[in-house]
Amino acid sequence: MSKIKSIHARQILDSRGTPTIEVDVITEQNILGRSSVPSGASKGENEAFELRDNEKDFFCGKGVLKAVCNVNKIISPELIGKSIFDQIYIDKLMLELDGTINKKRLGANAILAVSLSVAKAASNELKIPLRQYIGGIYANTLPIPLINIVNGGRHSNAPITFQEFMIIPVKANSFLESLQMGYKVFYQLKDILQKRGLSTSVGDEGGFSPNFNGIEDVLDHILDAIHMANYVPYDQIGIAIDCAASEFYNKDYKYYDYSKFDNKTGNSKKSKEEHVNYLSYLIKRYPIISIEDGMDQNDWDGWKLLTDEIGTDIQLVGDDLFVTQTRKLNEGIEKKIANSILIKVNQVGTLTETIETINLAKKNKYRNIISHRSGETEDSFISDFTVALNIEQIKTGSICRSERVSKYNQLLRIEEELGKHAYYPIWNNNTE
Ligand code: 2PG
Ligand code: MG
Repeated sequence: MSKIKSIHARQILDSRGTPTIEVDVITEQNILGRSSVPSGASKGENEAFELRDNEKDFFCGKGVLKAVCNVNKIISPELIGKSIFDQIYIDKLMLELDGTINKKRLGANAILAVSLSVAKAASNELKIPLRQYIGGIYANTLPIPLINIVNGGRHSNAPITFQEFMIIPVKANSFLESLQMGYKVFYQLKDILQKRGLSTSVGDEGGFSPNFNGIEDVLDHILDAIHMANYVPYDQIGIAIDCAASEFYNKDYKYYDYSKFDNKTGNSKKSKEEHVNYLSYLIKRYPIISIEDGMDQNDWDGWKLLTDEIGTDIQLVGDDLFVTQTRKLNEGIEKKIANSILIKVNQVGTLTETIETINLAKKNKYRNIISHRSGETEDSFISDFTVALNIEQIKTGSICRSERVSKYNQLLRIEEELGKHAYYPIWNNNTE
């Protein structure tokens, strides 16, 4: 049984150039496990706490040296000598050390970096793939990718109210084929934008962010791209959106403010009923098969309305709503809200708790979708993690930017490694 010999944290930079934390866990056999943590721009209120230095002169307050210090001075001495294979014990020990509900003392970024590195060190020690260490002998499902192609909201300065527009290859024979379908549509869209004199520069997650004329203009462009790539919308390629509605909900006056990110065409303020009706209209007009964070994170009545209206027609995903936490997911299950959950390791802060949430969702027939953050690193942990738990969907950005593509590349490696034993699912429209 190999033990932890040392733990060392450092500050590195994420895809936005913003500091984040990386941790090296080294075992007595001198085996290394290294992980880094991502960071969101549109965060849920109830996410585990991301500790930043708030020292104005150092990376404009965004430094993570306090979190680094917490790993090196507080967490490390407690974990040295503990078995590398005792993941649950190690995660619980860090929770006890922190002692707060949302990991405010040590920082969820500090705790998560250690948690993920411990799992990596353990798999390296056993010389087995990470997916197999976490998932066992039957970890063989490759996920359907939700491929980002347009960035709006807080992820770019394009005048688009909704944050993310994605395409889903619904019927492919392999992960590789699904990626190449996404590639074709992505580059068709680029071509169309170029021909129409629109910008092809990309936002935080690698999707295009031109000066569109509102939400339906985006969707029309995506439809054109799907057609021009010779695919049949809905039958071969579906559309997913992440409204990230908490970002444009006016809490005081309780309306959805479409002008928040779009002062060009989005000049309407919609009541929750009007907003639900609009989403319902969109799914009738376009091949939209998944909507994430359609409503604000605290607008449970709105969520109920939306779920009752379209929850049996399409996938409704809770991100800011559930923040990968069993406490929030349980509330949703009880109130019959949404039918799927977005899983982000840093919303909760340890590997163990992430798995607990996934298991709760599975038990209650909520779909799981593993997700990146808008601020990412080259760490592709989530790719192995998705396959480990046989999760059928992953959202990890567009077909460009290395921090996004690194996740796809790792999935390609895994698919190759599994060979004919790889299982690739097809999209299921039945969300009941
Ligand atoms: C989201 C995520 C990832 P962020 O809202 O789903 O796409 O964005 O990491 O900025 O919260
Ligand atoms: Mg989201």
